[in-house]
Amino acid sequence: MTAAAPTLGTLEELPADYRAAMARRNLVPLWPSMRALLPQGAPRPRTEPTLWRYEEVRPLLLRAGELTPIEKAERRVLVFANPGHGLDGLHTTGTIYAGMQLILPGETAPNHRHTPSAVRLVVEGEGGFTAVNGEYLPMAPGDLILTPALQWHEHGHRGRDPVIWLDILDLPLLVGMEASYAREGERQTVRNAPDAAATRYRRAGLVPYASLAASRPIYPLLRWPWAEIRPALEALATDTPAGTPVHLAYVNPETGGECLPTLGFSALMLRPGEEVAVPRDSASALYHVVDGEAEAEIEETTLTASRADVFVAPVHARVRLANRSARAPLFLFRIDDAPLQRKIGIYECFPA
Ligand code: 1HN
Repeated sequence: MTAAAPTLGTLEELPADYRAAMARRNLVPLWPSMRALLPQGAPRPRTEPTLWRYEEVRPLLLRAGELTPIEKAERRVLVFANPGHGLDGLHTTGTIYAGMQLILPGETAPNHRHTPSAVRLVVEGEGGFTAVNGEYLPMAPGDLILTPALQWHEHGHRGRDPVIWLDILDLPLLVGMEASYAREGERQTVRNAPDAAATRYRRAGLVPYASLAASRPIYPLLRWPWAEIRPALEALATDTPAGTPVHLAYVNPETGGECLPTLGFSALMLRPGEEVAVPRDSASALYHVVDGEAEAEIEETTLTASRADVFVAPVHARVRLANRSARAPLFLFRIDDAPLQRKIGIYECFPA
């Protein structure tokens, strides 16, 4: 089925007057760009396997807390800019934007909504919260919190120490679509009641009876507490052969499908000393160390990562993960763009 691709004509081969005549009419020949647009056999991602070490990010983020008041930042974030895209590109992978956000006691990051979808993975500190459409979502380290497209969201801090979380958005996609914009809103009236993770979707396998008959909410659950994810991974580990990834997907409890249309979230556990090959697929992915000591091999690059560090793998990359500790488990949070790739019919999983 696969044949060699012939070499195509170049721009330089064409007469100057012809090129000028085309340019005057906003026309460009396709064939000189054809191979760059459609590389043969596999994509050529600009995304480089890159590591951001929390030990280096944290002091710079805390300094932003001294240098820039929240009123002058709205969101006090340092962006994980992948060097392959240029630092101004604000791309972490081709589709994923990530950064770390600091909120100090008493501060409010004002209410707004926008077309990109976002999630937070809490890294440090107690007392932070996000409000989404009036629902109060407490933030403890390791918790995943969704703020899907066009949902009102604001952040606050009722505790005493700095709160830091990882923000992940599908922003590069929305920018590429020329569809990225935000609206500012009045401060939310936040309900003083537990969120759906504590009430309507308390446990996997149970949904409010009424949702069987009624139209199901699009984003029924907005918070996944780490206090429940970690024991779920430990339980799955008891039923997973060594060398096979212990891997749980975060899903919409009403549909069993992905939580967001574009990005997918999952949690991995590697037992002490364990090494696994992540099944190679066409998605790009970001990994965050929730706890433990990791070694990652991404194509030709080997990285070592500790608690709260972040690293990324481009589309189609071979990824091997190892737990560097002989005693403690390793927990990783993964974000990928597989949901979007599936929807547009380009998701591929490759044989080992
Ligand atoms: C945003 O709205 C937040 O709501 C964080 O906390 C990071 C990065 C780009 C665009 C919007 C937030 C963001 C963002």
